[in-house]
Amino acid sequence: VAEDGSAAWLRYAPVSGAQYQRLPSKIVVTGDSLVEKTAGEELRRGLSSMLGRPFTVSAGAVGRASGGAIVISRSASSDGVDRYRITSSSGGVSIEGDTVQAEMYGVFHLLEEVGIERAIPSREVQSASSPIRWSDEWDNMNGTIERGYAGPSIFFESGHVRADLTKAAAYARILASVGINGCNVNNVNADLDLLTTEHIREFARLADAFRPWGVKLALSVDLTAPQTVGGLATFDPLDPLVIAWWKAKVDELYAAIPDLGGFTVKADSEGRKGPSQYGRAPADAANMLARALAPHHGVVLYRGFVYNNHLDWRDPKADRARAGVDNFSKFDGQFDGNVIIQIKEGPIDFQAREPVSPLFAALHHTNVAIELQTAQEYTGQQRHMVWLPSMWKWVLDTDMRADDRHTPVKEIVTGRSFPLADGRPRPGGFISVTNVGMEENWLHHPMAMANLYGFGKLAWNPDEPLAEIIDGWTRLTWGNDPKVDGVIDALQLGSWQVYEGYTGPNGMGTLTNILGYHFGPGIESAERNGWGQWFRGEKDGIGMDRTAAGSGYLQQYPKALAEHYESLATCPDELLLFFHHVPYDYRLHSGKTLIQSIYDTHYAAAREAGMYGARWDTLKGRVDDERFAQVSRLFAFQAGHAIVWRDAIDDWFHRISGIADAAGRVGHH
Ligand code: GCW
Repeated sequence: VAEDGSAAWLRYAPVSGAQYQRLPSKIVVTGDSLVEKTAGEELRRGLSSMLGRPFTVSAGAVGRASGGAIVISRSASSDGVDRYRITSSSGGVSIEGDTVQAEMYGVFHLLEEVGIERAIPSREVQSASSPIRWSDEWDNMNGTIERGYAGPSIFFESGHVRADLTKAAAYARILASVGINGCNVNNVNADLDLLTTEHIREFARLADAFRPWGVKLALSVDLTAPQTVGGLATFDPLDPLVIAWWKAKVDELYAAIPDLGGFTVKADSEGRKGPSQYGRAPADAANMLARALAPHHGVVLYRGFVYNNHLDWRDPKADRARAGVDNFSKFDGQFDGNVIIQIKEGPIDFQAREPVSPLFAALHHTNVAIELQTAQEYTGQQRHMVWLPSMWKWVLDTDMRADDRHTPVKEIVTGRSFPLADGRPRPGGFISVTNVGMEENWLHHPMAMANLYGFGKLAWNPDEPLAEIIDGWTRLTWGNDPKVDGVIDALQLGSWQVYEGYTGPNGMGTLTNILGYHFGPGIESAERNGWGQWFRGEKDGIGMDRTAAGSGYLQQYPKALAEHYESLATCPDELLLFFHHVPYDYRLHSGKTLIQSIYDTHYAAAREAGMYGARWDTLKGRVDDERFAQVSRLFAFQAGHAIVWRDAIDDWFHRISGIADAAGRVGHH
């Protein structure tokens, strides 16, 4: 099959297997909604392509038996959860969804089972973990993308929505195929003129492109819009004119886009204005928008990423990691029911390893969602292969011990740890910052879309095993050759730890150059400035003291977790420097000194990255030449860049600690 990068994992390459011969060639769609029709057509297209025989779609009556056909239908009862049932017998197959979107997810699931050569399920029920499963894109209307690494925007060009939205529609299909049901198309650092009437008409075209796939359009808004667009003198969220302006604007939006998902808000953060300007709370701003959106069933994703980027480096109590809990926990319970606090997975900013944000455990009466970053801002910008679901799973599985009970992050963000008063889960979920671009394969590295695929899978079911997720992606993207799948699965599964190994030791934080493009080493760029990504590397030792004696950040965690991290006896090596300031010859649980462990880890990880190329070479001739060459080039780059990282870090540690490498490598290359 010719490589078609734009299809991502939806290539529908031919599969073998007599087991599919009994699949009826007739597809019956009983509903008549756009999404159901799209689902029927997708099934036809996919099965015809994979099985090499024609399938047909027709409309049919509800309640029709599945004999001799594959019937796609809507079930009678629904609690609004995206749930589907696939049943098959010798006569036929039934795909039944509780929502029209779920009918489509059932279709994609069946296509996937065939694509990876698994048996057609005889009876399978699947439901989404939570209602919010969104992709956020940080696209600006001028066509650039903040932290985008694969070309310009697929949505915008020169201040307008693109005339040709073919890519946008193709992207919605990819999102839907892994259960993603919302896409926020514009940068959280929103264009100030975003909400003009002219633009709203343009956004309606984008929503039209998404709609067949059940993907809702969402927008990031800037809270100053009543001034910048509306010409008001204030944007104070409690001002009646401001309230009225937003209500009218939201009504205007819904007149153009009846199924708009809602708004994402970045406020009081990194130069964006916010309610603090008027002495108002995040809840005031969030609820003001939420009340305008509520009649239309829209939601507000209010970002928890609020911090002061002019911190005083000399103050041992100053700590950016504290900001989430400090700024939000006091408002717990004050947010409306259609407000969701969108919390980055760690307390700083998408580093290769951070502990989980304590804010997840601090809000017991507030809806929350987790923000993950598929765009590899600090993790190699899609020039390095890093499979992030390994990290995300570690985050999601972390038990925060809120109220001293089992409260893993995945149960908090799916609304189960702190349910609503009536016992139902709180609405919450998962957001991926993805930042796809115009490049044919969306994210640049042929391995990178595995991150978006993995995001969708974990958002649907955070308990799906990593090995199963990556194997699904590999088979769909590269084919079912066991040799190919074995090599790629193993490379991907090890890749996060390899990247962490040559870039950042022991949870130390930001060693990436943050004064430039967040790419490559810039060891001290995070120190001695207001951004607060410090690690305090000094003569006597290294690491941020976040214990009670230091910034007190640790006390923001529930007691059991705080004690676990605070005690050097139990603090895991991989997070040591995030929480503690220790001497360079400090003895780790691994038995090595910190400094020797850093030297060794960097050599070992760079060596691993250096072997990717040889492992890849064993697949020559088994994958298409185009992608083979692309990956070869990127692996060669990564191998070299891993050495650059290794030496920058090891040399720096050697210099500051004055301690020699027992193996005699550092300082002698
Ligand atoms: O990490 C920082 C990024 C910014 C981004 C910000 C955020 C969109 O470097 O580019 O701004 O996070 O998440 O708001």
